[in-house]
Amino acid sequence: MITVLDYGAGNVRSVINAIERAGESVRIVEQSGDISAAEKLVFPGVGSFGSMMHILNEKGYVAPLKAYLRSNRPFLGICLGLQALFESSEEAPGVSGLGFLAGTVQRLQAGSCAVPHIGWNGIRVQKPGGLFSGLAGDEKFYFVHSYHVVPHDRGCVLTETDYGSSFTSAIQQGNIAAIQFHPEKSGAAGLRIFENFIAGRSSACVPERCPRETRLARRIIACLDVRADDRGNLVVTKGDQYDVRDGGAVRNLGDPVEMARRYYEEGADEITFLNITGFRNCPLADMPMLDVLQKTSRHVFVPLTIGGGIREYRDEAGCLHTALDVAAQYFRSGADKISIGSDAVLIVEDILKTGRTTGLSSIEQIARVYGSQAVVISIDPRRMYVDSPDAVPQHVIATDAPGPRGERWCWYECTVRGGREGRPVDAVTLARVCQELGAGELLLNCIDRDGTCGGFDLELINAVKASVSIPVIASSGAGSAEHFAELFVRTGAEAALAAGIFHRGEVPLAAVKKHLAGRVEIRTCG
Ligand code: 1PR
Repeated sequence: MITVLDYGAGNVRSVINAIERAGESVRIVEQSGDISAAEKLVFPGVGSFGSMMHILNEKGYVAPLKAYLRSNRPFLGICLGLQALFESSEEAPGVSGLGFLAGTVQRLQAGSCAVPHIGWNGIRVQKPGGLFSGLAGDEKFYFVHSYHVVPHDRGCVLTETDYGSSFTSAIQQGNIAAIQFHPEKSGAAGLRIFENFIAGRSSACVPERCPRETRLARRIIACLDVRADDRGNLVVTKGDQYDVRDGGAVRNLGDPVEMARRYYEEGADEITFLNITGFRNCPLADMPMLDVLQKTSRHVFVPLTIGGGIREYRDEAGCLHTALDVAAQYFRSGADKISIGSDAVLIVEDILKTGRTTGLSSIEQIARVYGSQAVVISIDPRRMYVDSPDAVPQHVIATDAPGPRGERWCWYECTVRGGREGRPVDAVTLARVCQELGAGELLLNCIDRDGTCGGFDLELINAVKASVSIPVIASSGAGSAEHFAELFVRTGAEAALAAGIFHRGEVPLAAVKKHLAGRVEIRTCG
């Protein structure tokens, strides 16, 4: 029996699923006595250091946790569950951590690399560990964080990882182990870490193929646009420039849960679900979508993003639900990140008009509670040609693909409601303002390219990338494996997302990875 410390801040479901998959049953901590009674404790930390410590203090968990750690019973901390072991964090000045290890938590100094550090990176093993049993050493694990631990005594450092500079990515002291990456989101390699923890492997080892330097992989993401078909069943669909109907009927490309599982097995680094008609309904009435997430997270151990309808709304009884309420439901059902589309455009429009933010926007609220890395902004821009760089107040770029009247300039108009309505905000400005509000990542679609198989809009991607420091997922237009290589060579995009070519089986996901291997850093699955 493994005891899991869930303090209510995020996606603990995946951790539970991973432990159960590894053959062990789970008890969730409901009161402080459960910590004292635990024989093996897993502490998955989510959110921000300050809010985590606040909740742990409020629930009276701090003293039993400290006692548990002192007793040297088996402990596995994950992400913030690692950071909590230290004395303090730059993320929450003045807030004390558990202080089990001397040292602090500091913001990543990643040079020109984007922060948060999101994606699959390797580990350099510093001392033998039981957690490594059965690992080759060159596996990649899923990281998502902006802060890292700095132990005073380096004797506890189990692994290091390179990202701009190097940082401690795991510690071990006696039976207390903690890791910065997410094993529950790291595919087979991550499941192996849980198996080793559960089995209490005592034979510490150093895997054979540890890299000298670790590298962040460019991610390949499979996207599932989901909506109800004309009979009311939730299906995966796919549009051409956002039109998902063929002869009047919604295209049905398959079952969302089955397709997500297939892409996981084929090596997808992440799966994104976009509830493309989420803007129409009360999102919390959208129980089938929650069901899809719950079922998917039982078998899919890579990050899951969910988008569509994340905004404040009033239900039929007149009751107000914040965007945070909606997001919380998704996180509890297995989502690791939520993606905000239409609401982000309206928020930015308002800020540009009034010159200030209320601090209560969906982006700010969700980032405050769940951390920036959990908030993706999905942008649905459309190219608008103009005759000169100062023809409109929006951010205009020069283009090598002239418009219908030979225009050599264009801007990218943001849209809402699934591309149905254009708004006067450009994609570059939207990206910049959303980053300032606390978004951690951008999903950059392009309506002109969507479903065309003509390649990504590299001009759009470079323009947005140049204006932000958070990771950018390039989307729309992938038609061949070479389009992915071109994207990664000619832009700084951290990830590529595609839908149609994968759904129609034209270019399998594994073929994309095979084509990229040796040209760009990618994650290969054993
Ligand atoms: O506005 O917060 O409710 O979110 C709605 C979400 O649904 C947004 O993320 C928006 O992008 C998405 N969406 C809305 N309508 C559509 C549609 O297609 N009719 N899909 C839609 C967006 C774009 C990508 C697509 C890539 C890759 N589709 O999801 O998967 O373009 O496609 P490709 O590789 O086949 O070219 P809100």
